[in-house]
Amino acid sequence: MQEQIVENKKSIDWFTESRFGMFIHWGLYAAIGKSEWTMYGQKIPVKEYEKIAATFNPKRFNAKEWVSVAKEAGMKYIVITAKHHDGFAMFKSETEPFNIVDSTPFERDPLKELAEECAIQGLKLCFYYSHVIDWHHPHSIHEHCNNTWDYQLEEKSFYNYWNRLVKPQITELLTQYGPIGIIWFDTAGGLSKKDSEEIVQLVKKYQPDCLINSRVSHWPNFGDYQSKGDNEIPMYGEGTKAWETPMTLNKSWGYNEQDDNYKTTESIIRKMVTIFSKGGNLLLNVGPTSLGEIPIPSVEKLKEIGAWMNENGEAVYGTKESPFPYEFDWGAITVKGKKVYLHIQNNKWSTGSIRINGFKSKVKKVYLLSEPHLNVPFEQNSVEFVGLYNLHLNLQNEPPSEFISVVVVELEGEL
Ligand code: H79
Repeated sequence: MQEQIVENKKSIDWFTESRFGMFIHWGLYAAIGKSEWTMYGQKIPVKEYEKIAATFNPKRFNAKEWVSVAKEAGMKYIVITAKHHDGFAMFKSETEPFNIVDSTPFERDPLKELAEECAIQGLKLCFYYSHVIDWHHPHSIHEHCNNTWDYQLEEKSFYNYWNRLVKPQITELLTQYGPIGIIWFDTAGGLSKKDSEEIVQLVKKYQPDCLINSRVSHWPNFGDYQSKGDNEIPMYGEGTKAWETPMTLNKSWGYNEQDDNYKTTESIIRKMVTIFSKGGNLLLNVGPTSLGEIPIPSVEKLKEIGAWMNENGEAVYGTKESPFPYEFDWGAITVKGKKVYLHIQNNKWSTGSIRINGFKSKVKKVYLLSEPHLNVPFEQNSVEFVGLYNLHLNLQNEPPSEFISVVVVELEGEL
C-alpha cells in the first residue's frame, strides 16, 4: 500500500496543483435533450434507445474549440463520459458495436480527437466510465438502478458483463488514447471488494500514473483521491488527502433543453474559492448538445470564470488547504508558501473591516493581487506570550476585480 502512495505522488501533486477541471457529460441522451437518466426514467426499451444512434450526428463537434473553452476558463484537465449508464461508448470500441464510430452516421471517435487536442494544448484528458450501471447490457447488475424493463434479474450473470465488456473497454481506453489523467468511476453500489480491487489493478497495470477516484468502490479506502457527492461542498477539507467536488453549472449533467437554472458567475466563483480554501478541486460540468456544441450560456459563464482565473490564478494553482477557519462572512483564504490570499467578496469590500487572528509570523506587506504595486494599509499586533499575530485591514476603496477581489498578505516567515 505504501508503495502505491509513493508511486502516485507525482500524479496526486499534478492533480492538487491543477485545482480546476472540466466535466463533460456527452452521449446519446443529448439527442433526447432531457439529461442522462432519461432511459431509466422513461423505461425506454433497449431496441428503441438504440435507434437514437442512427440519428446521432454531432457535425459541429470541434475538439479544438472544446479544449480552448476549458483552457481559457483556467481548467487543467477534462473528464469526459466515455460510457455513461446508458451503455453507449463515445469511442471506437472493438468490444461492443454500440459505440459512436460503429453505430452512428458520425463515424468519428471524439475521444481520439480530444486526446490529440489536449496533448497540443497541454491539458490532461480523463475518462468517466460507468462500470456498474449499464442499462444496455443484459448482465449488468446494480443494487438500485437495474434495467428491469428489458431484462429479468434471475437471468443475469454479472461476470459475463464484467469480463466481456467492462474490463476490455477499460483496457481500450487505457491503451489507445495516450496517457490518461484519471479514470473517473461512479455509482459502484453492489460491487464486491474483490471486483473493486481487480479494476484498480487493471488501471494501474496499463497506466500506473493514472489516478482513480474513490467512487470506484463503495468499500472504504479505495481510490487515489476522495470524490465528494455531486455538488457537495464539504464543511472541512481532507487534511493531506486530495479531493474533488463534481458540480453542475445549471441543474443537469447531460444536455437538458429545459434547464436554464444556471448558477450566477459570482456564486460559482464563491463556491470555487470555498472549495480551494479547503484544499479541494472543482470539476465543473458542461453538457454538449447532439450537434456537438457546448451550450452558449455555459460558454459565457466559463469565459467570465476564465477572466477571473486569469487575474487571480496565483491565488488558486498550487495553493494548500488553509490553516485558518474555513469560511468567513467576507470570503475565504488560500495559502501558498509565505503568502496568504484573502478572497474578499465584492459586496463586503468597501464596508470591509477585516480581522484575522492567528498568524505565526509577522506580516511583511499587504497588496492587491491585481495591482501588486498598490499597498493596502494594515495594522498588526502580537498576542502577548503566545507568539501569534493579528491582522486588521480597512478596505475603503472600490473592489478592484469583478466578483471577488484578492488581497495578498505576505508574511516574514512561515504561516
Ligand atoms: O453522472 C452524473 C449522474 O448521472 C451520476 N453522477 C453524476 C456525476 C449519478 N448517478 N446516480 N446519481 C447520480 C444519483 C442517482 C439518483 C437516483 Fe434517480 C435517484 C437514481 C434513481 C433515483 C433521480 C430519479 C435520478 C434518476 C431518477
